[in-house]
Amino acid sequence: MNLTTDTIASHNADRVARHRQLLAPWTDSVEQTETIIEKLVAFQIAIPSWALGTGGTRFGRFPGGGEPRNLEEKISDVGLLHALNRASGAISLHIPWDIPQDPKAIRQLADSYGLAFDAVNSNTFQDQPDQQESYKFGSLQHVDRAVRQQAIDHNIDVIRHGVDLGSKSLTVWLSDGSSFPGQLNFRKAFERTLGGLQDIYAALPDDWKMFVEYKAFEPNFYSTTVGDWGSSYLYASKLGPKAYTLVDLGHHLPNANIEQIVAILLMEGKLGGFHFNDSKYGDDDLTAGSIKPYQLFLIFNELVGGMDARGMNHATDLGWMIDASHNVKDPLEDLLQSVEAIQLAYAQALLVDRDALEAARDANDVVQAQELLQDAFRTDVRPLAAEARRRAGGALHPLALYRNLNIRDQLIQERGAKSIATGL
Ligand code: PSV
Ligand code: MN
Repeated sequence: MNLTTDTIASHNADRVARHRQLLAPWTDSVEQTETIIEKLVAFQIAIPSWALGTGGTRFGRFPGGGEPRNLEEKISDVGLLHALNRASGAISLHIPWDIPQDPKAIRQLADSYGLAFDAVNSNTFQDQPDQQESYKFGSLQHVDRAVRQQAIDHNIDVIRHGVDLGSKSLTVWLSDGSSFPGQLNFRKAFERTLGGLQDIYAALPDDWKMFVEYKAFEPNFYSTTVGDWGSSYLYASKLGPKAYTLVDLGHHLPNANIEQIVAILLMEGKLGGFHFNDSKYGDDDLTAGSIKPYQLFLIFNELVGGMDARGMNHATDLGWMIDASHNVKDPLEDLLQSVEAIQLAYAQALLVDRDALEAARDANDVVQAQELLQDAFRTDVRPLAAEARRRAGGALHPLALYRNLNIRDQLIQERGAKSIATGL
């Protein structure tokens, strides 16, 4: 489904007077306004191909209808999001859920929506019907060489798909681990996994990155072989300069200080990318910023500070992606909410007076340091995000326009009420 520029223009025309009123105090008196808007325009957040359908839990799934039936329709959905917010300019594919049959045509289609291909993701956590060996007891950690080789070959195949599409990175998330004490020799599992990752790393094109994603638990409940940032960092360090740690916000034990993890990984040049979501209990995969918005801001505060310290480009030097699941919401609405929450946390972090913060820290002025952060966090930066969208050709209020156009109903008519997208 295509959105015309006229539709967006008429939506914006209805809202622009109010928008100008809200923006005026910024343009009149906040020095960084223009810089922040420009940075927001450049900042793109990739949408995973598996988050366009309704998510499920082990207790069930309640699809809302109109889900994309194939890769072409998934690209069309991301194209729609991008037309609305101009901040979702990339799609990340999961193989084998979304194997591009005709890569050239798929590339052209994505291009027609202004979309690039972000990281490609491998899947050795599920058995596929046509596969020889089972991943029941792991993939790269497996005691049987044939299973390990199958997982290595799959990852190399995923790289090939990514090359055809113009991707520049591979994300490896392994569900490998054990569910009971005694099941696994931790040291041997680590070494076998490292060996497999090394074979995959050797197949990476020169200009590619490899992201090693960690996760504390699930589906294994006693140990996970890439279970925390420390082990991911260890694998990435041993692999070499093209390997990095990927932080998925839902993959920590409760109350972990993720902003500190981010600061240290960035300092070491080993932070590669992000999967945004939010959670209350575990890997809940909820809308970014819906439960702990202050944490999201604090993470962005470290990201901005750490990237600036290394002279990195905020928009392009790390991989930014959403990894969420939508059990009770329209996936497209949820993704619009997540993208905006990420933009707001980023804009607030750009507002932090870093010189004053350092001065407060050096003076052990705890109150002032805290005030500086809270002051930025409590600032309503929504007019800046709206202005960035308007300038880039998007809608002032993407969600309102999506609803006014009854887009979900149109998708249901086109695709049916029972269409099911591939994913979890
Ligand atoms: C695992 O929980 C994960 O976060 C990985 O990124 C997977 O690729 C994705 O979710 C699968 O939904
Ligand atoms: Mn993830």
